[in-house]
Amino acid sequence: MTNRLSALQEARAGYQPKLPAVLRNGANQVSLTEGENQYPAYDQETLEGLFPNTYGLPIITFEEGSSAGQAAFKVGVILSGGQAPGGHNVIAGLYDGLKSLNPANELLGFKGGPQGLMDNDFVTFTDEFINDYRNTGGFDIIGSGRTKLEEEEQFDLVAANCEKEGVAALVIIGGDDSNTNACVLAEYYAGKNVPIKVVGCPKTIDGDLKNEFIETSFGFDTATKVYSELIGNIQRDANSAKKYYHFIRVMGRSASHIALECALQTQPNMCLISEEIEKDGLTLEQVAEQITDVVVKRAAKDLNFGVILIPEGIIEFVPAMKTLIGELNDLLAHGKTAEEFLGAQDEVALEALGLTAASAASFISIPPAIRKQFVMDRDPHGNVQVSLIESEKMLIEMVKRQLDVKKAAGEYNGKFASQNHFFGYEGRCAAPNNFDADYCYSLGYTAAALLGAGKTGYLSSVRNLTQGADNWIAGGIPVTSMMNIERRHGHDKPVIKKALVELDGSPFQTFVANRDQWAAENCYVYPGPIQYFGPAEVCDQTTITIQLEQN
Ligand code: FBP
Repeated sequence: MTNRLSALQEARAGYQPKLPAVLRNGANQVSLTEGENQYPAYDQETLEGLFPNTYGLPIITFEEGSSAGQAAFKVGVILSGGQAPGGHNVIAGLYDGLKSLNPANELLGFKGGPQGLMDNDFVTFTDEFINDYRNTGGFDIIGSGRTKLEEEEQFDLVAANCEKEGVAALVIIGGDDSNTNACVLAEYYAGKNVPIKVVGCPKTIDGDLKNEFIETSFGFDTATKVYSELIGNIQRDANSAKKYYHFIRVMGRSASHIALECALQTQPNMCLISEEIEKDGLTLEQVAEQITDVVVKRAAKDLNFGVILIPEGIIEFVPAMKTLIGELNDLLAHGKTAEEFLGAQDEVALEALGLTAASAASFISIPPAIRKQFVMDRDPHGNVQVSLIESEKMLIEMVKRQLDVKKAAGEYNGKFASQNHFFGYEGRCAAPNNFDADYCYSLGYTAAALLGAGKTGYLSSVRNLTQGADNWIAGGIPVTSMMNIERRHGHDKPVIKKALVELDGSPFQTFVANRDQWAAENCYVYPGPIQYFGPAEVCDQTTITIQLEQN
């Protein structure tokens, strides 16, 4: 059978995403208000020196108005980094917004992420092309990539390609790193009087590109709802069979926002939060002890089952593991081999290979089956790929060991059978729910309005997100205001500050207020699948994270 559209795809193609009221008559029917100048919270002097043209720009808000017609221009767009639900709608919103400014405007989609800009590999969008992708998940419209656009030669190459094609502006749809690079590019072109504007759109399921004005990154809402549905289903299975502990690792390269949101949605028996583990300076053994405690207490009530969420990034937040990974990266980059570490029989042998005593002990504490994941697969920079470390399996092994000890000491008399899961790719390309379909379309449309106003160095911003699209506020935030200086690969670099889970914030505090009860009892919530059609209270719910943050 040839490719066909599912019934939902057919119906969803006709969905008209909601825009903020102010944009509904077109990106040309707005007036632009410049608010207060925005400055970064850290490293102001250094950043001002690095970004003389794009530092301290004002916040922009669009209001109802009208603008004079303007000459047509061409825009290039890329998708950068990991997939996130709604990327196609950002492009559709950008396309429609540009056409509303001037029907002769053109949008070029550069293929495969930043690399496409350097290879000058693009497609020119038409109505027919765009229509096939409206409200669909995935990034397959033009593909994405993780090539970094950060060297001056690359910037010059991109400028040459843009000049050749007559492209006057670029839209970078990406996370914190891609938008950092977008901002550096904007500054470089402004400084050299290259007439190319650069605007970004905040993407990542990880939810860690956010601040006062960027209330959430797109894709986080849909992805966490997909994972929450799956977690709810597993909870129901656990509560039916009453024989398994399910250890579920959920994506989130660094921050634990996804795990926390899923916990608030589903109320599992436990959810580890990396940021808290780091603050408490716990070892992995202590993290396992926390889980063991819950298993033992539940067993005393004859509850030998449960669900435990683990954030993907956990390993790098356990201080001893972070140190170990750093030392391994270094030693492997300087001649030592994975086989040597795997063959070492004890701590003395590991120290002879160059590990410190503390790291040798940490390495030995890792279950042998998992040790390999710490010394194999490096990324192009020689770093361990943390997402490939199966921390859920590692913790299962450690908890088993601890339970055996307790059983032998007569402190535990339950049964422990486990299942492990990793949820990530299951959610990244889901068809955007109403929130992400609307939000993404609005972000793209707003980006068009920013470019129509000749702005550069801005991130498209749609705010007031819990109040319904009618009341959303569209505008732009200068990217330099989100930056700080961080040490990366031995150099000080300006980067957008990653938003980690705030331990004094309302989402985490709400979790803390409930977690003991969730551990001791079964308070499971079963969110069910995303609904695309139906009552607003079922279809248009925002994440609990954003609801709590805004109240
Ligand atoms: P972005 O930050 O680029 O949006 O990617 C997020 C993410 O999905 C992480 O949650 C995950 O750790 C990573 O991408 C996986 O990367 P890859 O797609 O290369 O396997």
